[in-house]
Amino acid sequence: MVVLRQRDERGAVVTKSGPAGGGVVCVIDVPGSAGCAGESSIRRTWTAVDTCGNRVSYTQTITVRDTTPPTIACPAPATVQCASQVPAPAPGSVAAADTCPGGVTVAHVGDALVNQTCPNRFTVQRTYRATDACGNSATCMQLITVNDTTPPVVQPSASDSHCLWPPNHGWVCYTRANFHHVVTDNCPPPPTWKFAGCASNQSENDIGDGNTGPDCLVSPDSSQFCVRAERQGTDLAGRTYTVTVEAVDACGNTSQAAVAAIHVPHDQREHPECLKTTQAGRRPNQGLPW
Ligand SMILES: [Ca+2]
Ligand SMILES: [Ca+2]
Ligand SMILES: [Ca+2]
Repeated sequence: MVVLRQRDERGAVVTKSGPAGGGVVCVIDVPGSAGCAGESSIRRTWTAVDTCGNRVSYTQTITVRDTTPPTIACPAPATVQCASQVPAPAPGSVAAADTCPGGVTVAHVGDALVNQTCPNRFTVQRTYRATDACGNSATCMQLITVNDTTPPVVQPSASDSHCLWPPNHGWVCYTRANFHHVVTDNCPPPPTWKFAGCASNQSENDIGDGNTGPDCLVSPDSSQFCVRAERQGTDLAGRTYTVTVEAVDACGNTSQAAVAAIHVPHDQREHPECLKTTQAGRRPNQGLPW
């Protein structure tokens, strides 16, 4: 009979019997040093003894080494409107695991901004790294898209109501200082705005309006506009110019809105407030300022 004795990793001797006719085989395992949680070595000594007591030994070295990187899965892609809304790195949101004991650590490697076309339109390439107890590592990348698609909002001011008198066909001009509407956007930086139009609700040339035209002109740089102090002669409601502005955010999203009305009454007596209103900009009969 052949008897196999083997010592396990805890030092306990395990004995097994084999078929007759051989010697005795003894196997002893001696744990070696461990470099990390997933790494170890075993010195395994095999000893055979025949029926006459002759013995021979062989030592085998078994190395256990973790060379397999951990698995890693980044958070799902995300989309936000503003650069200020990009979430902070969150290593805890990364899923990582390893086949060997010792745990896995996850770290934020860095963010790369690519394909930026304006302050709130670009892609963040966010990289995380998972490292196991033996230094094997793997990385993943989360894409965060920043894309401002929301146009600014224009809030008219109730105080921006203007009146013109006398209706002598002269130009009266207005600048930004004459209007107090508020323009906001969902993302910083603050949006800008310019004058887009000052359309009249009456025909340029009609009965009793002096046969002048055009009656509304926006300056080439859109920073001011001028309207004629005139109205149609038979329309008792008078003329109304509707002032329109265009707001634009840092990524080119635009919105237009009517912010105020400029009224030219048919009869001054029906609109005494016109006498009290300080007319903006130039007085009638002066030329265009540009
Ligand atoms: Ca590993
Ligand atoms: Ca916007
Ligand atoms: Ca006219």
